[in-house]
Amino acid sequence: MKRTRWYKDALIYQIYPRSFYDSNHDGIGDLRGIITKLDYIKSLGADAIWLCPVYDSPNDDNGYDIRNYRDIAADFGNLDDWKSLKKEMEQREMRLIMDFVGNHTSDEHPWFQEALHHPESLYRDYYFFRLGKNASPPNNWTGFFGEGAWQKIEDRNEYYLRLFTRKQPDVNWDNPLVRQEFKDILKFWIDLGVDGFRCDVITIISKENGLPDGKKRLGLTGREHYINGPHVHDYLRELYQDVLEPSDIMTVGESVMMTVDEAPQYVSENRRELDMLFTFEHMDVDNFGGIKWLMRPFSLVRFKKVMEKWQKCMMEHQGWNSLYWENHDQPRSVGRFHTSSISFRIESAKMLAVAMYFHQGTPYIYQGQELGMTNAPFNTLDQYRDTETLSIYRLSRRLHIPKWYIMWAIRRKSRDHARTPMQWSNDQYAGFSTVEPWIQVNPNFHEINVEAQEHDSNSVLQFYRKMFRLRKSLAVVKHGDYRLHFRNHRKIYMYSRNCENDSLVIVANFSSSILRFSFPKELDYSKYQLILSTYSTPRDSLELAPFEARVYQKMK
Ligand code: ISL
Ligand code: CA
Repeated sequence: MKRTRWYKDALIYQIYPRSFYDSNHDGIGDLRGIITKLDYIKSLGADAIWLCPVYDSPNDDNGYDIRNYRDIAADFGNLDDWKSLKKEMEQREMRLIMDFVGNHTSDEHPWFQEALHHPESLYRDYYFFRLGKNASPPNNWTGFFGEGAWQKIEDRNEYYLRLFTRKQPDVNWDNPLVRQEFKDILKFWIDLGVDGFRCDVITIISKENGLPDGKKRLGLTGREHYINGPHVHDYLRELYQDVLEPSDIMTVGESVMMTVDEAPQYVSENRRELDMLFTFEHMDVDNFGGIKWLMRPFSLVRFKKVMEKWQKCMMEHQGWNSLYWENHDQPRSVGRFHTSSISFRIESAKMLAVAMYFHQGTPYIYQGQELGMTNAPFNTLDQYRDTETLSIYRLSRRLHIPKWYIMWAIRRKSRDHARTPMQWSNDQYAGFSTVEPWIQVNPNFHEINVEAQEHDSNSVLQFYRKMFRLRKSLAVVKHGDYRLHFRNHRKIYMYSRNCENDSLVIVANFSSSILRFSFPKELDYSKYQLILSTYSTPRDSLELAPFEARVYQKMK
């Protein structure tokens, strides 16, 4: 089948099902809940939904630990509910992207249970079981959530590899049986009509032969032995040829610590591996070394450099970018990518949208981002649910890091900030549920909620709709080149997008000051007209209001 590459014209809405909408009053979002909100999602202009994992799972990592890849978690409903969702989406011409978690399974998956209890079974080689070295783990690798990467099996001098929690054993992709299992699982969902997969930590699936010790580091010791590991490209090509290409399935691979040097090998169209990547470099401009807990202030200049690099990289190598500010692992963007107080919440939420989504690539929005939802003001550890947050807390305490410091860091970086319930209305529990939700609602739901924003023409929500309508009408956003202007300006981000018969200038004020700006010499200001501003009454002057962003188009 010829690839349609429909994703290049799509706006994708990401749902974290546990926190989206609870239809049966148990405090947990579910598939039926999503169905009732499809018209809302469609009203944003979304063409597709990426659903975080909804498979059967003991929920050690909220579904990223899968027990049965072919069934739906009881919390969320059942396979019939999923089919109804799929049908309702088809009626609205929306596509469905499922999460594919292939680096690890749950320890409760039958493969792992077999492997653990019957060492002679063929499932043994589905995972990485190794003997301890003297009284220590098989090597010095550390995992993503701060702990060691090996789990000791009780009463044996034996360990299994797990780069995430102890309930997420890593799977051995070198075993052809494992690859066949995953191809069958993908086919199962493709036959049910799935249009794409977001591939969880897909760039770490191939581990270096012999699992050698790694260079000691502050985070992820051992990573040089599995990030972009030795056979990752072979395995991806195998999936592409055998499963993805024949069904025109779109893929976006989550790629931790990805660089522009490595990325084209995954997503250049002629490589026939993946279609897009979720990269982290622009998310890491407020930390050191890609380690989110090593915080430093956001720098716009650093951010611009990263965006320019990735725009150029994909244009040169026939790849395609993913454009995102938020997802279920990141804190909320409002208040993160500028230093102002939350008093400019509405202005800065709109500004961030314009600054990001006129780049080339596929825009992703994460539930609640379109409302300008903010981080949760949790004060005590028991308000947090996320396994990473709890694990980092334990680890820091062991290292005698003061409590106040850990709590300060968690208040900025916990993944739970993105996981509080979607704020639908001013009703109790934000209209998410009629009973107490699995995680506390952000108390600002009285002010920030869908219902209120539907009735406010100046709301972030209405702006998102308007902006994406405009974006879709402008072919230059898809085809145009990218030029960064005034790269060293610390408060203004200006770039232009140009093709033969169209030209846009995007300008965004990342500060709370009123700022004068100018067009670069090569673009004649008098030939441009203002087509979008984040302020309802913009003055068409060379002066930007606090956190204002604008789009100009060359007159024809
Ligand atoms: O979230 C992170 C740090 O806060 C990342 O290191 C994250 O663990 C990494 O991006 C991988 O994320 C994905 O796989 C994890 C899961 O917990 C995340 O939710 C998922 O997005 C394990 O499956
Ligand atoms: Ca429910």
